Amino acid sequence: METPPTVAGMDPSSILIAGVGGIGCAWAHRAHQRCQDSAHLVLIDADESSFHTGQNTHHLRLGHALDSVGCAALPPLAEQRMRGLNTLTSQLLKETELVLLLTGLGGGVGTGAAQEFARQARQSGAIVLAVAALPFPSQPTRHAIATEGFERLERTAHVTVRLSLERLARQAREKGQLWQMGAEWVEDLVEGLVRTLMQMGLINLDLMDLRAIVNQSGEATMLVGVGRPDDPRGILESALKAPLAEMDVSGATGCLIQVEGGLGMTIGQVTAVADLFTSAVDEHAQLIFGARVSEDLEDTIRVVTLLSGIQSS
Ligand SMILES: Nc1nc2c(ncn2[C@@H]2O[C@H](COP(=O)(O)OP(=O)(O)OP(=O)(O)O)[C@@H](O)[C@H]2O)c(=O)[nH]1
Ligand SMILES: [Mg+2]
Repeated sequence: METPPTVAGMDPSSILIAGVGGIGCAWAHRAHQRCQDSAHLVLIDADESSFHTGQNTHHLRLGHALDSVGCAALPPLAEQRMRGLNTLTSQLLKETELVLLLTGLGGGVGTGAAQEFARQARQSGAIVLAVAALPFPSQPTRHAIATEGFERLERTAHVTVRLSLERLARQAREKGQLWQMGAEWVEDLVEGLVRTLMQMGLINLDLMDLRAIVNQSGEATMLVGVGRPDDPRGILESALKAPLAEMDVSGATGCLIQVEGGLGMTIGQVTAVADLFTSAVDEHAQLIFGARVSEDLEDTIRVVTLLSGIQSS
């Protein structure tokens, strides 16, 4: 298979990775490090220690220089401060077509500011895809705050993926990692989406395709799977093992799927993995399919899917 011609993709300012709150900023920073040339990053927090520096990186500080401690589990305060930054935000969002928002719910900043930032982003015309982590059920107060925050975020963003910290922690433990660091799944997802949209593929996907999928009514989610090219089933299993809260995707009516592999990837391998992923959705689903070769993926296939039109039971 030939390498696709390199085509000047979108401007990096058209994709904005946004981290909101302590966990969100840490994840967004790590994800952005993998694709700094292709997307901008904004870190939003009241706590200065979340502000990593880097290429194409912006900071939005919620609050005044003297109280660096955060919004101390006060979502309404964070929301109000986020609203107060409206002018700065709209400047930042001017060129943005897609926001990938990462946050942890249950504290002050993530719960209060994430949905307000999502609202501002939509108002300026961007597509908003959010990944929100829910706290451990053993923290009932935080869990209740988070659940309410999740519902508001879900009403605001085009797609909101629910990430369970409990599942994330379990998987991190299995790998001998700290759960805060076990966000490789989030990084794969963000990098996969950014690369998908930024570069010309074998079959090109673009923001119009993304709009067609996110505009389906019903719930939506994203999956990412990584594995060996000769093991499509393993790739699907890795996608379904992602630390999402359980969701039955079998009735999805919209499915965008992007298969990405190294120079040696064959059409047969692409077809096998795409067939397996799409066999899980409704037979009348609207399917949008893309594939591309990445020189940096060696002996590995990565699949990013966005599923929509899921009817919650
Ligand atoms: N058990 C445990 N949970 C944590 C820890 N850090 C974060 N969390 C969970 O992750 C959620 C979000 O955390 P952060 O991103 O730090 O919160 P924030 O948005 O910065 O909120 P504030 O700092 O309260 O303004 C919280 O609800 C906690 O449940 C931790 O060290 N241990
Ligand atoms: Mg914090």
